[in-house]
Amino acid sequence: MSGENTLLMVKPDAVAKNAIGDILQRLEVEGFVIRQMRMNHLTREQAEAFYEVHKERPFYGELVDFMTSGRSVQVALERENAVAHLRDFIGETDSTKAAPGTIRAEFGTDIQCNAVHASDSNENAAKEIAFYFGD
Ligand code: FUP
Repeated sequence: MSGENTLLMVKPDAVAKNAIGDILQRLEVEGFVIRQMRMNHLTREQAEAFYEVHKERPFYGELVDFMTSGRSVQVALERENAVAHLRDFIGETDSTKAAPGTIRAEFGTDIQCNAVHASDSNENAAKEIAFYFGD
């Protein structure tokens, strides 16, 4: 198996909806291979560090509250063109604007409760995989 790696998170809203299996199945059918996986209830410190790039944004506090509101699942995925393909597959940040059939359109609610996170570049994918799984 060869290809790019990327990091997906199933966020607390989708975990609470019992949608983990459904989301992972769609990813596997789409050709993503699950390389590593764990379930966590993120600490405030972890969520703040993961989203540090947004710390000056007005939504940062609420984003950290949401991401620490319940369990989430971290998944390292491999596929050809994994980063770009996964971003397309999950859809736009705001679930109300995400294209029909995308993960966020199907499982998300709005811009905050948007079901999943996916790395936005190869550099961030490497950082985010190392953040949860080590190098
Ligand atoms: P994305 O890369 O699609 O996850 O989106 P961003 O990196 O722009 O935003 C990261 C997270 O911040 C989003 F998943 C949800 C949250 N967010 C808000 O809660 N409100 C906003 O106005 C923008 C983003």
